[in-house]
Amino acid sequence: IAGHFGYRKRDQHTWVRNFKLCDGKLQSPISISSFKSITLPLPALEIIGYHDFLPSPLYLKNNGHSVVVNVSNHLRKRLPYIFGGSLDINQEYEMDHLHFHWGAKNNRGSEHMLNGIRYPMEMHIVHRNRIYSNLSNALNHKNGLVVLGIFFQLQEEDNESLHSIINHLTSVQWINNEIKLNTSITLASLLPKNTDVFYSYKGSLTTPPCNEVVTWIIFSMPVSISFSQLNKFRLLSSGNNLIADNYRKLQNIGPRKVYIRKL
Ligand code: 1SD
Ligand code: ZN
Repeated sequence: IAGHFGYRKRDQHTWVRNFKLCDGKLQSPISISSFKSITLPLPALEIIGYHDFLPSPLYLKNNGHSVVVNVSNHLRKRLPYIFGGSLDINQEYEMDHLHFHWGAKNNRGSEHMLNGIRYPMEMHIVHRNRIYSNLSNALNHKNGLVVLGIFFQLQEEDNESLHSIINHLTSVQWINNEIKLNTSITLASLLPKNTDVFYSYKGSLTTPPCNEVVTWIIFSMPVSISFSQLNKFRLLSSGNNLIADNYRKLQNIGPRKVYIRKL
């Protein structure tokens, strides 16, 4: 969607020059604190089709900022979708793609922080409101997108569910490399075991053009990734540099409220 932008501190300051929306009042990511969150008796988040294999073909792409799993553009039925939770009643959001943000070092990488913790990686599953025909239309409406945020936590053993993605990262080492994935993936296998507890707030894309159209749903429970798996993300290249620390600096919450659903 956006042209060139960089993640180094001095680059992030220049985003707003080319992308005015990045200076808005509802920007993401933010630091989330369970203390300051408002508990709501929200219904569960319904995840439909999350246990089915994503329809093939799937594409894995290095876009220079991240690595993205895209679903095919035609045959856009039978894609997983979500509703319920903190989402407006009767609004359904269909999966569009997923991507990752990670650090060069283990003490950073996630975009959101939770109770003072910055995780080494965060995955975003981007969903588009079904009333909008495509992503660019959705970007013009404040109920356009829902992004599920999933934190990763380091552990010794591999997370086997990630193999279908990580085994192919060497094939997309360079910017704009794209391959067709011959493996199948279910979104459910990439979610934490417990999705009952989540945080939700109104924010923006964390990349230019920073549109304030995202209802964020951040799961409290992280999923796991091994050191060697994370290191494979760190070998991806944007051309001159390795891709890492592709997370945006924290944005002001301002008067916004963060809601938490508990059991
Ligand atoms: O960084 C992504 C960007 O690549 C694009 O996927 C956009 C919407 O499609 O979303 C942002 S983010 O806010 O999900 N990080
Ligand atoms: Zn993202």
